[in-house]
Amino acid sequence: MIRFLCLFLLTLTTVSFSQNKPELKLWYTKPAGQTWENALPIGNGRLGAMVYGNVAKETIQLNEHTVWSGSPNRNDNPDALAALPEIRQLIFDGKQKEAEQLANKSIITKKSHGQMFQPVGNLLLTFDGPENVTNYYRELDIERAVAKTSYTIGDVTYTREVLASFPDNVIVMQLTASKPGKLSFSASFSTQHKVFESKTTPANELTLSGTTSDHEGVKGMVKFKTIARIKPSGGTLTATDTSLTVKDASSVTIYVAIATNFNNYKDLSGDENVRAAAFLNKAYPTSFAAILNPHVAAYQKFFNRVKLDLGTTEAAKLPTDERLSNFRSVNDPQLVTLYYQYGRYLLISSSQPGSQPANLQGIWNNKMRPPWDSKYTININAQMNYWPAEKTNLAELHEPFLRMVRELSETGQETAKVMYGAGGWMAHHNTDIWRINGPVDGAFWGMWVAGGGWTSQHLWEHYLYNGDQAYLASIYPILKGAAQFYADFLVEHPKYHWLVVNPGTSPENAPKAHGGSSLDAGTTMDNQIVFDVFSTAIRAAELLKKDTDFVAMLKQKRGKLPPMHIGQYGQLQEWLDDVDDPEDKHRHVSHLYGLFPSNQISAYRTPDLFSAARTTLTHRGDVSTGWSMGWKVNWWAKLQDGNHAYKLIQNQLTPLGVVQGGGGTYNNLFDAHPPFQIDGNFGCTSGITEMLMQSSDGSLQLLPALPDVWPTGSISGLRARGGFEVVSMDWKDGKLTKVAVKSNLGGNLRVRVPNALNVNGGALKPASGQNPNPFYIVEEIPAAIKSAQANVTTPTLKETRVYDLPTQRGKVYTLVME
Ligand code: FUC
Repeated sequence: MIRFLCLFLLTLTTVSFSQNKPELKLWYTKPAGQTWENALPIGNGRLGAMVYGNVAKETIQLNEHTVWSGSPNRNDNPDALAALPEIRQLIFDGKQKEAEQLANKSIITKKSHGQMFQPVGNLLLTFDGPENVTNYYRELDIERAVAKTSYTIGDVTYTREVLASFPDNVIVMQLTASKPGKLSFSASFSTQHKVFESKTTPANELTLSGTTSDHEGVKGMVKFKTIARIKPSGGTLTATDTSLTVKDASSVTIYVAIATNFNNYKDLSGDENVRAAAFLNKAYPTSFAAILNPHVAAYQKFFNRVKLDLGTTEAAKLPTDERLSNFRSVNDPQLVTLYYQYGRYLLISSSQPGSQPANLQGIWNNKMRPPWDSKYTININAQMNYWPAEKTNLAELHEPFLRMVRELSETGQETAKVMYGAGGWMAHHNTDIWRINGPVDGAFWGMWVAGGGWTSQHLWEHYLYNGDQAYLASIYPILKGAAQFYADFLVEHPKYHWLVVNPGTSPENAPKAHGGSSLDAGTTMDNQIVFDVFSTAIRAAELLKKDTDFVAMLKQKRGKLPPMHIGQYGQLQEWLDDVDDPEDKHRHVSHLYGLFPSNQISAYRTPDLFSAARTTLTHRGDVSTGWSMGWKVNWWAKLQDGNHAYKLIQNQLTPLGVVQGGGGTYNNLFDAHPPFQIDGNFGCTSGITEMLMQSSDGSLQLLPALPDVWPTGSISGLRARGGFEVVSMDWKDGKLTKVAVKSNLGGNLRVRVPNALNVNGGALKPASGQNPNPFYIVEEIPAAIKSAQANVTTPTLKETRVYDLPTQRGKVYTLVME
């Protein structure tokens, strides 16, 4: 009862933002102990580390982005081609289970099911004690990308700061004691790798070298080298065979470099020893302070681009883990801001130009055999990682993912040819650092041919934001290849005569009517993805004035794709036949791909499908795994229901185990599938953005899904398609009061807003007709086919105003409330 009263009081007291600037920090009054998900992540795209903040025995768990099991390999199954006609016929005959059995035998890979992202090891620091520790505190400052631990023993205060330097490519830790000569500890490495060597060198370096695991018949050939060097101020430094000991120092800086022999997915001829030594030798002469400042500057170049303020309450004064526990019952909008910016922090820290893309765990993994190998699941998870990239102004950090797609388009040509006799390129539902494209895990999951199609759309999205014609020309062959694959792979459905993907799935879900098999022809998601792949290839070719015959062929085939169907319950059908179960709570709601991230279902253009999508999402319910709830925030935002989107945020920002059957959030604000999977973090950051701004449906829509709990706030720095930047946006009592939009490419700015606005004291022109801005063209989709039983209600939408404002490149336009 007392607890309830306290929480109640917290909700009532609103602190003004300016008086009490809430810090963007995760902070705690307890060390992580032995729980990895309590430790705090730092990273620079290449290196990742988890900082435990334990007093007597500190652990810095180390990752490097290219430490993966295995070595260059392919996993196509050439038996597929011969089995394909029979599998297709079985599916057309309604014998999905038999088709699945045959696909398991003849299509699923007989080789690697994907390799594992593996940890390097741990840097262990062992201190005397523990004695009576007071004033314990640890934090992750996401405005500076620095983790800090401090505590007092007797009259000495100890402080540790750790960062993964962006410019210097090393992990650096500074330890200080408030009194001279009070710092003593020993340092060593530990690792779980079987093939490793840990030793000190005559130059007092602590080294750890190793080779990654063999896995599923693929020899482990990534070699890694880790070097730590210690620079004490005062005291002594001595070495044993495997450890370094500092005695009676006043402060100490530890430098850690890690490198591998990995050059790219087909080349392991680098020299890990030379690389690690080069990083270390360059950084070592530099003081901690001299490393810190350029690190913070390099980080803030990205981080500071977006500022969000949803208000602050007294609730923000508690440690992060307590705020997480309280979130469902108190109003703590600043925790949403923190979580939002944490998503951006995690992307900046796990994905940098030239690095590997953020995997299922970003770049943070302590297990030799991590869940789902900590690789890339490309039937949703890897894509979700990159949803915040463009709109939260981190477009450069999309690069690792876009490069992975380019590499998949290289490896995937052979897969398309060998397995399906098709041109172009393709990928199934998983890939790894070796850019495998073959189908893995069993046909139920792996018999999905849209991994290439979907990921290729990220290349096009990048273009819609930057408008760069040279870039468009560079990605065109990849978009064309993705389309070519489907042009060859589609077959005519004997009953409906549409062109369909067969075999395909609606990822990882199966209707009861199909005997428990997921395999089918013409699933809604497959149709939607092929529609997008064809449409973007057509648009790109037309913009580049190329390939007119190819375009004509794609248009003709696109016209024969199945339209979307509205089924007997008024739901968007997941499969071509009306076999959905309204009680189905499956975490994948793949057919809503058409609502988000795609744009085929719209409040204004396709009200029936919009309503059907809403019914589908209502059937599926809210509670699910972390990433699924992250996706649902985006969907409810697109459905323009801010309060429902907020409900999902509440479910997500809940400690594990509180919501039965659902994911949630760990103390370090990592998303829980469970287990930890980073996609939910990124999905939610994307979703919060979509609640405040959308730019997919023919206009730049502001405050499309503002929940009642955020009546007043501001955000600055979001990016929208067509090169627009929302330099600032303020709202009060649910009304947009002022917005400044920078036009980087010129062209018509069509804004859709909740209330009337003026520009420079003058009236804005109401919008009319199609938006002439080419980046806002929306493809017309065929009318939905509706079940006779379907009761589809027209959605009631909040009133909006739509204006057109011609803009000039480089100018900022300020619109204010009328
Ligand atoms: C897909 C999902 C699972 C999990 C895995 C990594 O298979 O269905 O929930 O996220 O990817």
